[in-house]
Amino acid sequence: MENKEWEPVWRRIAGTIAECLNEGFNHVKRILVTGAAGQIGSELIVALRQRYGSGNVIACGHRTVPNSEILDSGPFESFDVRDSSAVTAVVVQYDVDTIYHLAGILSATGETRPQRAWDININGLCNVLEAARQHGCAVFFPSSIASFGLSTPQDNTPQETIQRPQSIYGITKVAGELLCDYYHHRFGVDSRGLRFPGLISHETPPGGGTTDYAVEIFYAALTEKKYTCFLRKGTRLDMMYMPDAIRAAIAVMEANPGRLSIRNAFNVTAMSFAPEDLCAEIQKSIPDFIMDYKVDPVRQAIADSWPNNMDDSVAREQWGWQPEYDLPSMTRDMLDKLSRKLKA
Ligand code: AKB
Repeated sequence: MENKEWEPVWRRIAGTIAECLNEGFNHVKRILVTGAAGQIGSELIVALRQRYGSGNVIACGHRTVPNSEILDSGPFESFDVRDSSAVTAVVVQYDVDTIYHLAGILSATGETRPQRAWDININGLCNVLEAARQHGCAVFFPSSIASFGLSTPQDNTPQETIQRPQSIYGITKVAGELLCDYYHHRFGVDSRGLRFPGLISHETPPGGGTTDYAVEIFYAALTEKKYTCFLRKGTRLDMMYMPDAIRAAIAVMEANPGRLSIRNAFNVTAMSFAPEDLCAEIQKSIPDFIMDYKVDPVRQAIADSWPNNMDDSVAREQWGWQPEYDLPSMTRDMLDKLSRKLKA
């Protein structure tokens, strides 16, 4: 046979090898999601069940029970992530190979009971990483803009930079990033993470964060046409619409491991704005909406220590991160979806 005749055969073989490799990277047997009732968990579980099959995604909650959509559409287990034997038992029972560990205390709530925030955020993660080490699971860890502090460059915050946070939540995020790195380099655990900005969603309200104003404002605009913001005018922070956050969490876990140089957490962002920018954007749709300010000193101090905007170019280069929503498109979609939800 001449070289030309072999060409389609080689192409088919090369295609099959590429498909197998791809399949290998994307193959997920069983996924455990802790924090199922939380802001990210409640939407991520729906997306994962659509993608990998309902029976393959085990939702886990503890004090708060997830909504009926999650309870009715697949397995649910109730346990405390601080209970190491409970974590391991569920991993073994369902033959779990990937854990999205979302259970945790957010920044503002963390300041009210710092020891509890440390206990849940750190001991929960340690138990998950240990179960992952023993049973060969990949782990997703949600870090945050809170892992930075006042000494971090505030503009275009680099992937690798000073991380000396002021809040207990931020401290647990830095420690969590280091633990993920440690388990990867020491034990080969396939740990991956994202430094999420403030997340905006019309499904589940956030619980006790510093960026919560960016969700509350939409409810207030649609119901009362007035909102009192707890952060000062000019407080710029990174933000992201939940559909982008869900896509990012799935994409980083499906990324080709050979292309990832970061095992603690990638900077990811979609937009950066201050309260008055969001107010002005909402006023384009609701002209009589007004906002005033009553600054909460605890949350303001936390926000002041966080970046104005992060550089997420490493995530873009290594696994193709690209947000779909900016401030105008997120605001339009939030107002549309939330007004329908509130009417219903
Ligand atoms: C919070 O405000 O605590 C969270 C975060 C940015 O991690 N939304």
